[in-house]
Amino acid sequence: MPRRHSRGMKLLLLLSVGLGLTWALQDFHPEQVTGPWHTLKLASTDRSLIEEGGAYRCFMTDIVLLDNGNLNVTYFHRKDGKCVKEFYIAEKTDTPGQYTFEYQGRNSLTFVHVTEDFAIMDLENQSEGGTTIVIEFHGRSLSTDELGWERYLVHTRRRGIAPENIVDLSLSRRCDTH
Ligand SMILES: *[C@@H]1O[C@H](CO)[C@@H](O)[C@H](O)[C@H]1NC(C)=O
Ligand SMILES: CC(=O)N[C@H]1CO[C@H](CO)[C@@H](O)[C@@H]1O
Repeated sequence: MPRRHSRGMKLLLLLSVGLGLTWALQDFHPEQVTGPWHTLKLASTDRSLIEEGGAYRCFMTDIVLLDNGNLNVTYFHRKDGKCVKEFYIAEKTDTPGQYTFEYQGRNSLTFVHVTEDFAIMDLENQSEGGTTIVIEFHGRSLSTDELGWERYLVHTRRRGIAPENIVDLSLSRRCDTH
């Protein structure tokens, strides 16, 4: 399908998807996502964010469920050539599988698909400049799960992200330890 929507049309499409949240998980339990992870792919409406040096080029390594239901998400990020460990607190919302967190502004985080082997996370940042979307693909191991990869492609397409805007981190210099 050719991607020739006008900016307004695109926004409308994104809005209708965002509001409907037809892709949000119906049956989400936070325990499903706790523990160690490896980030395998990143996709974004703005490719520069997930390229080397980009603000969203992060390697998630662990999720801990806190007593209040929020999630403590640990990730590594390259800063001045060094891999630095950081964390953010994803605050739960009334919708299971949906959280918000502060990082370069306010982000909403939705778990789109979770199995024993992989997790697909949808991050959305809204500002006056428009909506920025980052879609993350995390695996319990370093090898990509076929079913997970298919689901991931479907979701990136659904969010209007072209295949060229998907970065394969499993092939790149990793950054998940100091
Ligand atoms: C979140 O985890 C980090 C370790 O990655 C820890 O330093 C921090 O205190 C934790 N924060 C909360 C609120 O549990
Ligand atoms: C990467 C990105 O688009 N970040 C924006 C997120 O939203 C805040 C406002 O809430 C902007 O200041 C950021 O630039």
